[in-house]
Order: sequence, then structure tokens, then C-alpha cells
Amino acid sequence: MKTHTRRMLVLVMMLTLAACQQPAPVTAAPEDTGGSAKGDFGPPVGEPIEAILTAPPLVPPATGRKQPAKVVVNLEVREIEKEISEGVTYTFWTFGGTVPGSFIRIRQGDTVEFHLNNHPDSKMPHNIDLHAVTGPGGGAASSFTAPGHSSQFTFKALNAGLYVYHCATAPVGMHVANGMYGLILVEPPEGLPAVDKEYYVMQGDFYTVGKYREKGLQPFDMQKAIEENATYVLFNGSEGALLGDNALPAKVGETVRLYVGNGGPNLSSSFHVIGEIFDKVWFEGGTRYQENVQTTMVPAGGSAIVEFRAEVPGTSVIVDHALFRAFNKGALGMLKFEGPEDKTIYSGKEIDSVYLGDKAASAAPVAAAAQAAATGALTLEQQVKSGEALFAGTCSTCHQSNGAGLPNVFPPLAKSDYLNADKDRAIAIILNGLSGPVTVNGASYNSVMPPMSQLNDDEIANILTYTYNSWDNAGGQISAADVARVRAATPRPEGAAH
Ligand code: HEC
Ligand SMILES: [Cu+2]
Repeated sequence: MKTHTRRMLVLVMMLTLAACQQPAPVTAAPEDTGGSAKGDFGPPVGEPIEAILTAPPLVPPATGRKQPAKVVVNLEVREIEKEISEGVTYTFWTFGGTVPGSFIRIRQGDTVEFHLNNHPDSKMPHNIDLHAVTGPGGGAASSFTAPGHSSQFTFKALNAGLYVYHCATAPVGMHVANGMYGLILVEPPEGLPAVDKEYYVMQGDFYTVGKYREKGLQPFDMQKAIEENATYVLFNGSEGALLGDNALPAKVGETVRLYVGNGGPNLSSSFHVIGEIFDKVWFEGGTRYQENVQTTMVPAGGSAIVEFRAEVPGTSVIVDHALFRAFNKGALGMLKFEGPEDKTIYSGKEIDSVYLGDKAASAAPVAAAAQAAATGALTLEQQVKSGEALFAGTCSTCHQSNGAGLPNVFPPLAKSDYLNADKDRAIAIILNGLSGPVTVNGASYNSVMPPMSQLNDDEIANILTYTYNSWDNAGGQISAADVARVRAATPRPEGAAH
């Protein structure tokens, strides 16, 4: 403890004593919530061990060791173009080829010989700052590595906890925004309690020149990053990383532990799982846990370990509860629990589509259509399939999945004379919404449809093509160019979305 800190403490104690004249009441010792021994456990024992590194969402097995060891970590930096959203690619800078980077698991007291290898194809130099390191820059100064080179440094893991690591090469924010972060777990000497499933989930915010879901290769947007105006907020580096077939599985009755990190670079996460209560949260990735938590804050450059039990079958949705990030920037994931129902806990109807909307449907047709559109080979059938997936949730909430609408409230899209009369008008309705009296198939409606301005030209074209080719409508095809033409012709106030 530094002298001035000690002086401060004495001062605080004196003030406290002065404030309450009576001696402090004797309170019961706080219940043990998992605090851990501190410090150095001596020199490494036995032969050096090569660390097992895993790609997200997987976590290496527990070290199972009772003594400190020398652990060798080999981490390779690679700059790679990968999908960030359906039909959208981005040049990620990675630790180990994935975003977030490889998960590293060691034990407190271990001596880590760290090798950072920068792939010869890289265009940039990189380094690493591990928050688990006690020393200048967390290793950054010792690990600056040009393309095609390797660096080595050694540190002793003095503190247990779940730590973020990240690149710290200038411009640091840009390297982190491009995906250069991951987690290193330093197990306490006694290890963590056994659970059935462990997964690795890490949030990050991304800044692209094109807007959310604008197709093609998207460059990094420095100005948006400075303004903290994220285009995407994602778990595990891409929109579909934890959705559909990539949902994290568990069986009913199993205990699940998530190692949650937040790479940032800018946004703190309000980490929440819809329909779950965290039995335990090792908040801030430290050594003590809180119980019965709904939402836990995970700061940029921080972490948390959350645990719960899969009680009933179904899909639980992982979100950043800053909800526009979840539903309009991609911060969604899924946990899929399989097993017998327990109607005493939950009646059993699976309701994930209420929250997930179009994300509950398979993203494959949407991706296929986007790919075909990019090469100019988009077919009517691909548009219809993609439109069907997007209609689910986006339009079906009101117009119903069979297009029938609801009497007096939502007009039908099925066999709608209003829809079939004018295609450009239909495009304009989706772009700008609709209010005031309308007559559809002889019935009048006077309500409000909000603008669906979060949809891009391809998506609107595909939704309408699906609508025109379903439920006895007039057929035909709407192209993205049609939507762009109508969009350009309709003035929107400054600040309105897109
Ligand atoms: C929040 C509810 C809601 C959503 C979501 C919604 N609509 Fe509507 N829609 C309405 C209402 C209400 C009207 C009638 C507005 C009025 O009375 O002026 C309407 C009218 C229409 C009309 C003109 C009338 C007709 O039946 O032909 C079309 C076309 C249409 N919507 C298409 C869509 C499409 C396509 C989507 C999805 C991209 C969509 N709507 C999403 C509520 C909604
Ligand atoms: Cu870097």
C-alpha cells in the first residue's frame, strides 16, 4: 500500500469514528462468496506446458493443476476478410483468426512464455496488452511485431480473474474496432466450481462506411468510431455468430457458465439473457460473485462470468439490453435448451419469435439473395425466399404471416386491391409509413403504419416481391433499383433514418 493511500485510510477511519460516537455494532462475518488467495505461488513446477487455445464460443478445459507451471502460449495475428452480417464482409484484424481472439486459460501463479506471431500476409504491425499482466503496458511494449515477425515475453500471472487482452498499436481504437481482443482466464489456485457447459461470448462495436446491413465489403469508418456511432454491436464478431444453428446448446438440468467479455472499443454492455436469471455473476471478472442478477454491466475492456441452470426447454435470447443495439445493430445471440418441459416453471410454449422477428427465420435465403444480387444473378425465386424470411417479424407482426391482416386494425396484404394497384406507392409506404384513411378491398382503415426505414433497398425489394407473389396477388418483381428510385424521389427530413 502506498503511503498516501494509508494516510487516506487513517483519515477515513478517524472521520468515521468521529461521526458515530458509539462503537460499531458487531456484524456477522460476510458469507464466503468465492474470494481467492493472492500472489505468487513460487517457481513453475514440471515440464513446460503448451496452452490449449480455443476459438469462440469454445473454452479450453480446466487446467486441473494444483501447482504453478510454465505455460507456453503461441498466438498468431491474422488480418482476414470475413462476413460481419448476411452478405456484408469486413476486414477483421484478429488474434488467432477469430473475433474475439483465441481463449487462453491458465492458473494463478503460472509463468507464461508468450509468443506473438504476426502472419507474413499482414499489412500492419500489432502487439498485445493482456490485462492479466502486471508490468508496463500489459506486455504491449515487449510485443510490438511487424508482419512476418514474432515476439516473445514472459510474465507471471499474479492475480486470478477473467481478463481482456487487446492490441495496443496506434491507432489503438482502430485496432480494437477491427476485432483485436479476446479473453484470458486466470483460474484461482483452487480452480472454479465444475459446471456442465462453458462458453465464450464477447461483445464488440463496429463502424462501417455503409449503413447497417448495406451489402458488400465495408471499410472501417474512423469518424463514426470517434463519434461512438456504432453501425454494428455484435457478439462474437458477426451477426449470425450465435443465432440459429450456431445457438449455444445445453440440456435441461445442466449448469451453464458464460465467460463474457466486452472488447468495445467504445460501448459498455448491459448483458442480459431474456428468460433467464443469472444465479451467479462474478462481476467485473473478479473473484467474488453476486447472486440472482437480471442484467450485468460489462464495461469496454472488462468482463463478467455468469452462471445459470437450464430449467425449461426452449430458446433464450442473449442481448445487450440497450435494445436498439440488439434489434437494429445485431447484438443478439441464442441459447438452445433441449429436454423435457416443466410446466410448473413455464407453460412450455416457445416464444422466441416474439423477440427475434426476422432473425428467428433462417438467414440462409437472405444471404443467398444478397450474394446473387452482388453478382447480378438474382432470380425471382431467390427474391421470394429472402422476402419470406424478412417478412416474418418485420411485417407479419401486424399484417399476419398469411397476409390476412386483422379486421379494422391492419389491412390485408393478401389479394389487396390497394397493394396491386400501384407498385411505387407500395414501396413508398414501406419507406415512409402510412397514416390516414385508406380503403382496402372495400373496407376502410384509419390507422398508422410506421416507416420501416431500417430496411435497405434489397430487403424492401425482396419483401415486396414476396408479397406480390403470394396470396393471390398480382405477381411481378421489384428491384433494388426501383426502391432506390422511389427513395430518392421522396424527401425526408434531416435526421430521419437513412
Ligand atoms: C406496426 C404495424 C405494421 C407493420 C409492422 C407493417 N404495417 Fe403495413 N400497414 C399497417 C397499417 C396500420 C396500415 C394502414 C395504415 C392506414 O390506415 O393509413 C398498413 C398499410 C399497408 C399497406 C397498404 C394497404 C394494404 O393493405 O395494401 C401496405 C402495402 C403495407 N402496409 C405493407 C407492409 C409491409 C410490406 C410491411 C413490412 C415491411 C408492413 N406493412 C409492416 C401496419 C403495419
Ligand atoms: Cu493490432
